[in-house]
Amino acid sequence: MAIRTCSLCEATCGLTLDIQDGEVVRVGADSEDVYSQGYLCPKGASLGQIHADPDRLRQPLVRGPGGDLEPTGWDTAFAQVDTLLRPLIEAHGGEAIGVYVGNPSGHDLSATLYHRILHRALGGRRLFTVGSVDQLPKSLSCGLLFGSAYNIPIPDLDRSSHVLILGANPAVSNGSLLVAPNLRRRLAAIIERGGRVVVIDPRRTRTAREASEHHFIRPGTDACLLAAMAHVLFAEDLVALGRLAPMVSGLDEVRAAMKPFAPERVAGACGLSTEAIYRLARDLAGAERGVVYGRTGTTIQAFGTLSSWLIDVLNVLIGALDSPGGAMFGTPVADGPTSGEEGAGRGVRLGRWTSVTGHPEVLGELPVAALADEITVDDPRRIRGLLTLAGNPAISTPDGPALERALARLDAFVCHDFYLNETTRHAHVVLPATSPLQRPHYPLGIYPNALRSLANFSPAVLESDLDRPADWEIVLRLAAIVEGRGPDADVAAMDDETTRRAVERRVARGTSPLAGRDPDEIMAALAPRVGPERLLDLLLRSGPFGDHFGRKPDGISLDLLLANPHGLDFGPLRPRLPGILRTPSGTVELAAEPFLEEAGRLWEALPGFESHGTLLIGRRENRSMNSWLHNLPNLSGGRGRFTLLMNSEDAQGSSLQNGQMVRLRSQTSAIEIQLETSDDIMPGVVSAPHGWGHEATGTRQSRAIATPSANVNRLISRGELDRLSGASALNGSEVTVEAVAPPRRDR
Ligand SMILES: Nc1nc2c(c(=O)[nH]1)N[C@H]1C(S)=C(S)[C@@H](COP(=O)(O)OP(=O)(O)OC[C@H]3O[C@@H](n4cnc5c(=O)[nH]c(N)nc54)[C@H](O)[C@@H]3O)O[C@H]1N2
Ligand SMILES: Nc1nc2c(c(=O)[nH]1)N[C@H]1C(S)=C(S)[C@@H](COP(=O)(O)OP(=O)(O)OC[C@H]3O[C@@H](n4cnc5c(=O)[nH]c(N)nc54)[C@H](O)[C@@H]3O)O[C@H]1N2
Ligand code: SF4
Ligand SMILES: [Mo]
Repeated sequence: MAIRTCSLCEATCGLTLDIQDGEVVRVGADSEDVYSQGYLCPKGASLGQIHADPDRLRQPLVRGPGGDLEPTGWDTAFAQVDTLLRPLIEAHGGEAIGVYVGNPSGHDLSATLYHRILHRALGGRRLFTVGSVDQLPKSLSCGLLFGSAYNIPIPDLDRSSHVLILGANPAVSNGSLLVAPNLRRRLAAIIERGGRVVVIDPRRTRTAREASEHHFIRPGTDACLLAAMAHVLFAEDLVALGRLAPMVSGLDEVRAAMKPFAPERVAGACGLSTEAIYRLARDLAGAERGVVYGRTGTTIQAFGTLSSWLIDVLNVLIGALDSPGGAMFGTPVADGPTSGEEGAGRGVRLGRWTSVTGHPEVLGELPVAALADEITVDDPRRIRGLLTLAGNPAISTPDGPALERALARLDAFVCHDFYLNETTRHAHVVLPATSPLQRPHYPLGIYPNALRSLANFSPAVLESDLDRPADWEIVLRLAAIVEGRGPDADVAAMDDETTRRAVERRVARGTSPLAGRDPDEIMAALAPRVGPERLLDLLLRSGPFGDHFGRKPDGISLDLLLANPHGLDFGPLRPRLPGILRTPSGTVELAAEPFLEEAGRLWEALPGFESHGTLLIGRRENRSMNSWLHNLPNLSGGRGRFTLLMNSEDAQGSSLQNGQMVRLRSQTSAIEIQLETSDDIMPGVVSAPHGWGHEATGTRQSRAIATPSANVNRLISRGELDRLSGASALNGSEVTVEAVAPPRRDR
C-alpha cells in the first residue's frame, strides 16, 4: 500500500493507493494522515484513472508536414522546439515568446521549483498565468498592504468563533487560499462550539445551506457591502486594532474613504437590506474571534482588488489580522519567501513595463485576457511563439474562440501537457508531462496557506511508462533551448548550477540559518539526490523547522519525511507581524493610493449597479477540476451537471420551464444550455459552470466530448477586467436568456 498526498486541489488529502502491476486498483483515504485524517473527495478517489486514461499522452507529438500532430521520440521533439523557437528569439529577442502557466503548475513540485528558470531565460516580460483568471487581485492587494504578494492571510478557522465568507464555496471547492481538508467539518465545528458561519453569495450554495446565516448579494458589489461594513465600524466606534495599532498606517485615510459608503447608500446596489448590513458589521465586531474570508467570487469580478483589500481592511479594523482565530499568515516548513525576519522592504511596484497592447504588468505578469491581442496585434513586438505549461486557456479564459484563432497563427507553439485538448490541439509540439503518480510530490506552493505548519513528502509511486525525461528536465531543456544552449544541453549540470546558486544565496544571507556555512559542505550533504528532491531537501533543512545541516540535530530533512509517510505537523498558525512585512514603511499600508482611487471609482459606479440586467456567475461541482478531469470514468457523464441555474420566479416571468434548452447570450457570443430552475439563486442572477465545452476536432478526450456542454467563457468579453490587477471579471457579465425552439421531431 502506497501513501500519497493528493495533488489535485489545495486540500492536500492523504491517500492510500493499492497498486498492482503498475496500475492503481484502489484509492482510499489515509486515516493516519496528520492533516486530512481520513478525508477524501471523488476527485482524489479517481487519481489512478488519470494514469490509466488511454487518452493521456505518453509520447511527444510533433506537427508533421501534412499538418497533423504525430507521435515521435523525445530527442526529435526537443530538436523541433529548437528549430521553431531559436530563429524567433534570434530575430526578435526572448520577448517574442510568451508563456502561459496554468493551475496544475501550482500543485507540482518541479514546476514550483524550476519554472522560474525558464521565465528568467525568456526575459520575464511576456508572462501570463492563471492568476489573472483567479487570485491575482488578492495577491495584488496583499502585495500593496503587506509588501509581498506571498503574504496572504488565511482564516484561522479551527480557532475562529465567527467567520464571514464571501464568494467561496469551500464545501464543494475544498478551499482555496485556505488549505484544509474537510472544510465542511471544520465549518460545522465552529457552529457546534457556539460560533457563527455567515455566507454572502448570489447562490445558496452547499456552504451557505450548512452555515448559520446566508445573504444573497448582487454579483460584483461585494466592495460596496464591505465598505459599508467598514463605515459602520468607524461610525459606531467599533474599530479595535489591539496589538496591531503601532504596525498599521493609513487608518485616518481609510476612515475618510469609507465615510460616503453608509449602509443606506449601498444597500440597493448590493441587494441586502440596510439593517442586514448594520447587523453584519456589528456581529463581526462583537465576535470574540471573528474573521472575514473571500475567494473567487470576490476576485474574478469587476472590483476584485478592491474587494480583496476591503476584506483585509475589516480584518485589521476588528483586530483579527495576525491574531489566533483571525486572519493569519502561514509559517511554511520549507524555506521560502516569507521565512526571514526583516520588517521592511521594497514593497510592490506596479506597471514596471507595459505589454504591446498597453496593459501594465502586475506582479510580473500580464492579463491572460490580453494574450490573443498580444499575438495578433500588428506590431513588430508582438508575441510570435508561446509555451503553455499545464494550462487550457482556450476554455478557462475569456473569449476562447478569439484566443484559439490567435493560437492558430503562432509561428511556434509548444505545450507541456498530457492531454490533447482545445488549447494543445493548436500546438506544433506537445511534450507530455508525467502522470501525477509518476513523480515525487510535496505541496510546496500550497502549504503556506495551510492552517498548520505541515510537511508531507510523497515519493513517486508508479514508474515512468517510457524512457522519458522527468518534468523538471523538460523545463530545463526548454530553458536551455531558449538560452541558445541547444536541445542537447547538459540538464544535470544546469540542475547542479541551480542548486548551487540556491545554496550560495542562503550562505550569503545574514538571516538564513545557513549564513556563513561552506557551500561545498552543504552540496555534499545534499548528495546524491538531484532534481526537485535535492532542492526540496535544501528548503526543508534550511527552513524554520529544519536540521540546519547539523546545527539542529532534531530538525527535519527529506530523510525524516520519508520515515514519516503520514506527514509531520509542526503546530498551528503563529503571529508573524511585523517580521514578515516588506512594505517600504515597514507597516501594514492600509491606505495605499491605488486602493483609495479605486474606492472613488466604486462610488461613481454605485448608481449603475441597480440598473443591471441578468448577471451570469460561475459554479463548481464535486466531480470537476476546471477543464481537465472530464475524461475519467468516475468523473465523466452524469445528468444535470452542465445546466443554467435560474431563479424559479424569473423563469416563470420569462415563460421558461425547468429542463428546457435555452440560449444564453452576451455581447460577445451565445451558447445553448439546459435550464434548471431553483430558489437557491438570487433573482436576476444565473449560474453556469466553467471548464466545459469539450470539442472533438483535433483533440483526444473521448469521454469528455461525450457529455453535451459548452464553454461559458465564450460569453465573457476580453475587455471585462478588474482595473487594478488586470484579472478577468468572469463573474457578473450581463446576459440574456431566451427559449430555444424545441427541436423538430424529424431531426
Ligand atoms: N470540485 C472542484 N473543486 C475545485 C475546483 C473545481 O473546479 N472543482 N477548482 C479549484 C480552483 S482552481 C479554485 S481557484 C477553487 C475556488 O474555490 P471557491 O472560490 O471556493 O470556489 P467556487 O465554488 O467557485 O466559489 C465561488 C463562489 O462565489 C460565488 N460568487 C460569484 N460571483 C460572486 C460575487 O460577485 N460576489 C460574491 N460574494 N459571490 C460570488 C459563486 O456563487 C460561488 O459560490 O476551487 C478549487 N477546487
Ligand atoms: N467562467 C469561469 N472561468 C474560470 C473560473 C471560474 O470560476 N469561472 N475559474 C478560473 C480558475 S480559478 C482557474 S484556476 C482556471 C484554470 O485555468 P487553467 O489552468 O488554464 O485550466 P485547467 O482546466 O486547470 O487546465 C489544466 C491543464 O493542465 C494539464 N495538466 C494537468 N496536470 C498537469 C501536470 O501535472 N503537468 C502538466 N504539464 N499539465 C497538466 C491538463 O491536461 C490541462 O490541459 O480557470 C479559470 N476560469
Ligand atoms: S479534496 Fe482535493 S486534495 Fe482532497 S482528495 Fe479531493 S481533490 Fe484531492
Ligand atoms: Mo483557481
